[in-house]
Amino acid sequence: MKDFEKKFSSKEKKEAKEKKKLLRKKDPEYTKAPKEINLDQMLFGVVVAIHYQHAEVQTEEEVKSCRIRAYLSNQLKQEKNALCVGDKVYIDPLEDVIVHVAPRETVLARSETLDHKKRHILAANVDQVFICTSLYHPTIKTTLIDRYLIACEMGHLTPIVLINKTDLAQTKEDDEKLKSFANIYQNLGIDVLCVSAKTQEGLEELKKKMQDKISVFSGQSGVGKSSLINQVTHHDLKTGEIVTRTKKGAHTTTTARLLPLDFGGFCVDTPGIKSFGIFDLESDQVQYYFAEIEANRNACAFTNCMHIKEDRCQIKKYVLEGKMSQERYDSYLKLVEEMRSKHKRR
Ligand SMILES: Nc1nc2c(ncn2[C@@H]2O[C@H](COP(=O)(O)OP(=O)(O)OP(=O)(O)O)[C@@H](O)[C@H]2O)c(=O)[nH]1
Ligand SMILES: [Mg+2]
Ligand SMILES: [Zn+2]
Repeated sequence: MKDFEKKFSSKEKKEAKEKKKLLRKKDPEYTKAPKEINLDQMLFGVVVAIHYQHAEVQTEEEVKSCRIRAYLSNQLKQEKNALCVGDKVYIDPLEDVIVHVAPRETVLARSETLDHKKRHILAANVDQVFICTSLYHPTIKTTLIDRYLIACEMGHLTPIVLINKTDLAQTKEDDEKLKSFANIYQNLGIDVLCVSAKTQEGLEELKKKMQDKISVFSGQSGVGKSSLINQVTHHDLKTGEIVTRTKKGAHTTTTARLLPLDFGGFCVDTPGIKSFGIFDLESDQVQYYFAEIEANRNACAFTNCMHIKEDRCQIKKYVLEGKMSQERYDSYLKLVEEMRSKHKRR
């Protein structure tokens, strides 16, 4: 492996390699390089950004503007996008065309729309996801965080919950709200960072977490993804005011972009998401992705308990006793309901 290629291989690579086998099963098309292509004669690069008809690819020497071979985009019917930021690709140097996409080690994916028909891959081959939220404007939502956690587990990524705009905590109640949100996830063993791009609170810690890693910043529009990246790096990304009427973001970032960090590593700024559906998940599988339920899988009276209406359900008891947070349980119920209704809509 050449030095430049190694830069995009993290410490976690070994672990990811094993898990990759699983991904390969799901993406058999990706592993098949057409026989006539000799990859040794191709140029290695990493996708930095994708536009309507071309992709920007960082090679050892420069950023190239490349087209993508038609057979790559036609192959994957279930995919919204054949290529995404972070993809490791091989380019035919004579034509500047991407001819092969290397198997992905990790993916952050969601379903394109709530009808779950297509998978939209937001980024590939990254190490960790900053699940970006803000205390207010827009208000933090556990349901969304919980969906990201599932997507991280499915895509073999480390999640970190990032709560921005702590400067908006002005009352004691606000402080308590912030603490209780952080607690929900810390109790699950997930790192939580409370930060403010405005006052710089927590940014040193954020920088440390980003160092030498490839991170993706994802979340709703307006939570401050681009503002945070601007604060911790030398980049000058466009940021946008919150829409006064809706208290939501204005969808300022329109294209995901992989950015180098001068303190080591890379990060991906992404456009704000409107909804986050989980691709390829059935209603009775949702519980496997909720650690509090999974850890007590044999505790209920019925082995196929859905923990909703059943008698002698231990999980419902745990919620009443405060052993599982009400917010997480509500989020579980919502997701089960959504996965059930996707079948009705088909
Ligand atoms: N009060 C406060 N405002 C912030 C903070 N961080 C960002 N903002 C403001 O929030 C608004 C949205 O910030 P962006 O960085 O554009 O948000 P984004 O998540 O990149 O949004 P999209 O690109 O639309 O997905 C801007 O007006 C920022 O100035 C913060 O820590 N505190
Ligand atoms: Mg942005
Ligand atoms: Zn139960």
